[in-house]
Amino acid sequence: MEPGATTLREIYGQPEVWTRCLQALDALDINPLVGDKHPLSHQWIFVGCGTSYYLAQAAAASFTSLTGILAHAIPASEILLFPKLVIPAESSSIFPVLISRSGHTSEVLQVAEVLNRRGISFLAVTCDGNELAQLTPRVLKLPVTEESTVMTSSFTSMLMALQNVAARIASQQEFLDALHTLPAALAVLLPVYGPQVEQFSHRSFDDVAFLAQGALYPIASETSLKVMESSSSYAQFFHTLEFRHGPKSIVSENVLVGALLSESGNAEESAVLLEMKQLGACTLAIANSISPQVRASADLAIELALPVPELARLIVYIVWGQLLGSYMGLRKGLNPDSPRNLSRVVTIAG
Ligand code: F1P
Repeated sequence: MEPGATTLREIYGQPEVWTRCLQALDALDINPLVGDKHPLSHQWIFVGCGTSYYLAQAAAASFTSLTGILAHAIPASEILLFPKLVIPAESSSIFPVLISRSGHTSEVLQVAEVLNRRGISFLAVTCDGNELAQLTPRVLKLPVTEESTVMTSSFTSMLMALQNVAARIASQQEFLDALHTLPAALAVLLPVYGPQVEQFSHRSFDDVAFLAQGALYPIASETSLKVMESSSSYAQFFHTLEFRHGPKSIVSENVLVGALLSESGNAEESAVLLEMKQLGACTLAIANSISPQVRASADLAIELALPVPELARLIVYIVWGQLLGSYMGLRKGLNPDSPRNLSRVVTIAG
């Protein structure tokens, strides 16, 4: 098989996977998932490793934005190593959500066991199910079969599912309707911007940084992870305006600065990207609406033009980083289907 064929097929297949997930979510009764834990009177803690940790961050931001409930995200290892920092003494007030594509990652399974020992019930969100699905009666299992080592459609599908749950808790019908428009919208964007991202990836970079703020920050983090995993290149991520406070000293013409521009902070965030262009960076802009100034200066501008609430656009923002990582890996002669040093699941012998 051609190098990267599986990963690219899974990235380009996301419109179909999202449609299938939305059908499953339409038929889902969320009451058994929530059970006796009133969703608006608990503090939600989203837990995962790797891509699933960034998903946890995006889910926490989505829950807080949609419902007003306090929510945060934590890597599974923090609960194992420093439980007192994460789980309050009054543990009945928390609603943990454990996220794992495989349901087989050791650290996540160990957290599930800790929670069960302490009598704290939790929700599991997964694609494969595996042992995680056996450790709790509350399981949200999505119809996504992903072969690749790196997570692509599983990330977007599980994030969409958690946004769906949050919108249902908050009775936000407009948001739920917006999610249903995304598969068709992505199907239009992919043939336009996929080849442009491929062309863009032919350049080589000494350093790579992705910038975003708010709910897009975890999407910038995941964009960096995709570039690292799929192309064995080091990539960093920053809150956009933080990039001026030191990191910009890495900027030169062989440095890629990619900005995921929000609508609410567009003016301030665009100014940072324009400044980095003036300092010589190669720039990539992803935004719902690209201003003429950004369009004139960005080396690649991806305009989403999605007529949906800002928060509903998150899963469309990540697709371009997924593609960029894979195409950069191919350009370097690597096989993004078999990333160096990685396996599909991290299991640590106990
Ligand atoms: C999470 C994860 C992936 C990563 C790597 C190992 O897995 O860390 O994000 O790409 O290949 O596993 P999971 O717990 O979601 O299955």
